[in-house]
Amino acid sequence: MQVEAGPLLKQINYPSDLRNLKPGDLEEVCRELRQFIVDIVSVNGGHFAASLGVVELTVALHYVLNTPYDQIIFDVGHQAYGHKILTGRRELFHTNRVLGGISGFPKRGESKYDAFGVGHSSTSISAALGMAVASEYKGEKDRQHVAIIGDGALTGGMAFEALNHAGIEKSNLLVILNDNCMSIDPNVGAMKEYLTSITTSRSYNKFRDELIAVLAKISKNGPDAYGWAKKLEQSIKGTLLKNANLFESLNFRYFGPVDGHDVNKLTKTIEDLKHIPGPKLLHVVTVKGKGYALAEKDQTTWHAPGLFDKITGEIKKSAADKPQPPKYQDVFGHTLVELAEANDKIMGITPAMPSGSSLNIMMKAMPDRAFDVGIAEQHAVTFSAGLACQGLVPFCNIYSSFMQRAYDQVIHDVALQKLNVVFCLDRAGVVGADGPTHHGAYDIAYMRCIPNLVVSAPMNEEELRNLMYTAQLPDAGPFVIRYPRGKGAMVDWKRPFTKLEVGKGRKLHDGEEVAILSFGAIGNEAVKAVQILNEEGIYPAQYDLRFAKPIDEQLLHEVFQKFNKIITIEDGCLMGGVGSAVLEFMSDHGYEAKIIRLGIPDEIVEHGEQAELWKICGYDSASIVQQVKKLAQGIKTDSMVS
Ligand SMILES: Cc1ncc(C[n+]2csc(CCOP(=O)(O)OP(=O)(O)O)c2C)c(N)n1
Repeated sequence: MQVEAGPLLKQINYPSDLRNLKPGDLEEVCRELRQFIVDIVSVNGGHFAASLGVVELTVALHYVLNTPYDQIIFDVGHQAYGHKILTGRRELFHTNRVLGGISGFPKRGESKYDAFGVGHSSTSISAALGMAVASEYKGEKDRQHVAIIGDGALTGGMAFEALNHAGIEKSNLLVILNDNCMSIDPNVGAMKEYLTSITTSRSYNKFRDELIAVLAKISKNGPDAYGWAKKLEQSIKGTLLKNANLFESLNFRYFGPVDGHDVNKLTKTIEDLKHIPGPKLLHVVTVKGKGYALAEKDQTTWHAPGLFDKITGEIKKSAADKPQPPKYQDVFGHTLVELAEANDKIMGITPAMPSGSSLNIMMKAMPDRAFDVGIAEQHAVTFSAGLACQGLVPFCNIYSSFMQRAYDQVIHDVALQKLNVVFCLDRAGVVGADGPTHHGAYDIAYMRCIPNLVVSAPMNEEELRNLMYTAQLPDAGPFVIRYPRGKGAMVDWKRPFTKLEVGKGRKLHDGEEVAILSFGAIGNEAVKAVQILNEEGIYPAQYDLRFAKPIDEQLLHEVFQKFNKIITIEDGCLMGGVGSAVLEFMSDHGYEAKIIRLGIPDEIVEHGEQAELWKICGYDSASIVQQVKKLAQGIKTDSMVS
């Protein structure tokens, strides 16, 4: 659908065009930019409320700074739609997150205005500091480096590590804290309370505006005047702020809070801050979803609402004529409550994804037993380890790609000590439109090599329930359950629990000539493939491995004794994955077979619909059909091992 930009926005192809406008035009630019985001996201999908909240900030930054020479680093990057539209991608914005289109996150390869590739939270201050130190080293004294970080992203450990380092560097770094009190769900933690207390300090707020202007002026008069001004400022701030300012204690100059929706005030403030050297933090207060009433009211739903009618605000649901299977995340959420009702040792933990993981179901039902710990995956894992040390059974739910953050904690704090922590890895496999930063591509490979861990994947909702049930039984040890984004395979999923034997797969059906070994829900693509093949008179056998570790050796002996043509299928990287495990088994036991491994190749898989990406990677049902046919006819393919 062709969406027309407003008259001013239409003239802005690059920030240089924006800078040609008069300050008096900026409010109108903001209005048109906001409207353009609403128009396109409503028909295309994607992140929504966060970009609306930083429209004024984005316009002000590109108006005042000399981008791309000056560098803006968006934390997470889900709020950068306005930035994309102002930096050469207005006409491409309708391809946002679509296969072959622009990425939903800033990406260096896409534009020189995207100073740093993002998607995972809390990296912006480190990256901006690195750039600032590099500029200092190269003598580029005039260059600005700005990290825009939300109060949610500020809960991540890396952000604190970076502040700690930046405070002793003299480099020219501006951190803009975009404080909207929200993560995806309401933000959590003591830091949030601290930010609120600064925002509401009236006496300080009265004085802060003059302070920035005076300091900027004095700073222009050289280092002596600057040092003198700094002392004066500290003594005044110390008197007015009840508590010592945290950022000031870390050697940052703290400015704000300022109204993040007053574009003229923002341009003036940023202009002033340009002249103040060293590490600075500007605290900007914004409203997530600003300008779209429904989004302002229900910010979690409107974080990424899917398609919606922009006039009525009705979020479109795909109309199905028959009952649909639930999402795996909801099966997790409901099952956890069911298990926790029967087992009072069970606890739930999520690093900032209560809605995304459906742990919010337990948080509501059992608030004292379910924790949102902030965007803090490492902490979530070690916190779970602590709970497990005291005999509790934590279910720590982390998206597969975010678990990459907490790898050492899984090994050092959980696996080495054989603690009974259950890791539920949601969004395992390719995730779709969020793209490469979010694909859960590596967990099978990176978990399979850790001693003491069980690594499992359900093929449907019933198996997910049974794996969760099995994992909370006494002495189950560290247990990983990976499952994909999206819907399951069964409508009637709420069945009684059964204990599964750890390390046991299952034969789905016998067959001839070729054996398919699948791991997890992607096995349903193989089921579809087998149906097609059966119609053509080809009858491969299919096995659901269910456990990548310990792998079912008895099952594999049976397979290798009966078949010498084998296909493995996984929604994960080929290197080190389940297919690799089967190859290792073959080699270790002296079998010989032709094995085709299907999974994510050793390259970056871009964004697109999940099914499109399965096809590109060669493990959707049609690709499986082809591979079975090739193998059955004995035609050699590139990926064949014999
Ligand atoms: C390491 C990591 N964990 C979780 C997420 C999922 N995530 C994306 S945005 C977001 C909330 C960010 O909140 P904030 O920084 O305050 O930005 P806002 O959306 O409020 O503008 C979360 C938790 C992520 N991107 N990276």
